[in-house]
Amino acid sequence: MVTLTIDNKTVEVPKGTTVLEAAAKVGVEIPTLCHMKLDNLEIENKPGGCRVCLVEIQGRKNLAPSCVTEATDGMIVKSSSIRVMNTRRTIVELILSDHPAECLTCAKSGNCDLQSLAIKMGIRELHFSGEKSVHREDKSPAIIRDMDKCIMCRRCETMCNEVQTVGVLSAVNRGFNSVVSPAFEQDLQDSACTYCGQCVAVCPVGALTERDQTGAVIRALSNPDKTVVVQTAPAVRAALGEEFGQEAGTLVTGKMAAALRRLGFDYVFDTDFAADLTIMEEGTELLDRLTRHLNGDSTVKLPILTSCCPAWVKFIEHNFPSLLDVPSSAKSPQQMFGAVAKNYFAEKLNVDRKKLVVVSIMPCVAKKYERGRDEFAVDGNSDVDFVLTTRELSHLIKLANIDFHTLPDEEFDQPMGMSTGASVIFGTTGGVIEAAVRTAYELYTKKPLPKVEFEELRGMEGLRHATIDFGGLPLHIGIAHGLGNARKLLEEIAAGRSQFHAIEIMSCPGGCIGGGGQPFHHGKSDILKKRQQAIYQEDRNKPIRKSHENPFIYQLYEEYLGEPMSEKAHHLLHTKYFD
Ligand code: HC1
Ligand code: SF4
Repeated sequence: MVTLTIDNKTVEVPKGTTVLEAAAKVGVEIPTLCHMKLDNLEIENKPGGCRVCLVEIQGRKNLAPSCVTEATDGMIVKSSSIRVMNTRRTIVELILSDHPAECLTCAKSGNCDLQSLAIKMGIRELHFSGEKSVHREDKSPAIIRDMDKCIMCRRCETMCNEVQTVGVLSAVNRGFNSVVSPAFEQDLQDSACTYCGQCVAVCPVGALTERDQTGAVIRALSNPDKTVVVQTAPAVRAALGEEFGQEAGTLVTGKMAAALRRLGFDYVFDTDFAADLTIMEEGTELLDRLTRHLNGDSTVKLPILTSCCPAWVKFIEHNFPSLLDVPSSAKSPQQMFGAVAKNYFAEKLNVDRKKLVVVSIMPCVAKKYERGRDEFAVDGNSDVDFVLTTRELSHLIKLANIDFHTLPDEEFDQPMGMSTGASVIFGTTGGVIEAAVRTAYELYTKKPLPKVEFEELRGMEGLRHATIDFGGLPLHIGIAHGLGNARKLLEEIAAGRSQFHAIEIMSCPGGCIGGGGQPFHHGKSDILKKRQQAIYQEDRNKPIRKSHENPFIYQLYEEYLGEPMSEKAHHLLHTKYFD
């Protein structure tokens, strides 16, 4: 241990601790733009590049960047002397001199670390004219890269390369021309980017943002010729409240439904309904593959992989093209919902599918890309028309002047608002496979589950495994969240070494609760854990907790689809993957 003094406060820390961390321990907050510690992943970005965290250390001539300076015994540190404050202010002014002053229209306004710092420092004018770099804006279907706003903090690079192992982003060029970019300064959509949005989640400024479709949704809502249907993903209800100042983990399902109704949506439905439908299809597919495998069919592909996360699907398409027959062919709940809405529901309403607008509220940036994939459209009309993230929905609610706190708790509309506890747990890592196991167990053993909750599938470790006893058959299950973890399991499958029968993969650390479109959580594991607890709470609150017991799912099969994996179900609810 070493003992040092920071702003007259004595602190004892383990050897190897940085001054920045030691300061935080005694409540001294040293500002920084590039430093990022994701405690949920034990990942740290500390290029020491922005220099905003400079401190004065007694006996040293130069100021030192606290994020990369090791605390030593007897050190005396001043984090806010006049010299430090003057230098820090000059550094922020220099960064601003090469930054567009677009705060009025920037998507990150209000959530931008650079803006907050400039406000805190009372910067009113810039003393350096600077050289403004100008870069082409890169607009992919899901993410906008505005490199004029990039401050070269390299957080996105750490996220893309170290956590997700996608390796799309790296620094190119020098001086004012330096940016973080895909190779050869390609656009994101020409690269292997998965649109997981984790780079967006950690960008401290407005250089990486989701592609906003709020304007298009408002136009649809104000068009009297359109019937506008909305679906809300499982994880949104566990985080939306944070945008309105509520404690992480506050469930706002009823208020969310009420807000959407006040915004003018004609039908307020739930993606959870489609998650139940996914379980019917995916669970049946699992049992079909399992039975064929047990009967000696050597052509059958096991493990089966869940397929509801679009970034994960894009990841396997780019990186493991030889494994494209391994994931379940079931569409994601978002896309199953769209297909059922634009076919079954449009027919029920007697509305042309082109006049029915389907909007999704998702915790995810990649869902914006998924909705636009060619295979999810009929004659150019997409099954899902627009996707808003949790953050975008909160902006829309604020724009409409809706007082979120005083809204009553309202129910979803029926029938596509009917869902079970199994569907809501899709929103957290381990939840999709737990939901599938609840159904597959009862269908396979023809016995009721002794216990609905599978604690052995729960947790936050990036890679987990468990064995479930299926009436004498040990079913081996793997779970990965974060694409770096997924890669490890896929490499085992590719090498023929995988011991699993079924694997759940979600791209974002924590699953959808940690999605790139959720309120910014800065990698804080306690926030993710609270959201996860909220999801499990919602499951416990539900009167029905197994997908195959959802009465409307039965009705849908009876009235329209026939049975799981029928020809019609295949046509509407299953898909193909492309390399
Ligand atoms: Fe998800 Fe899913 S759980 S992918 O994380 O399978 O986005 O919440 O909507 O489609 O249901 C996201 C969440 C979501 C789908 C479902
Ligand atoms: Fe990398 Fe994901 Fe960002 Fe694409 S969206 S650049 S894969 S972190």
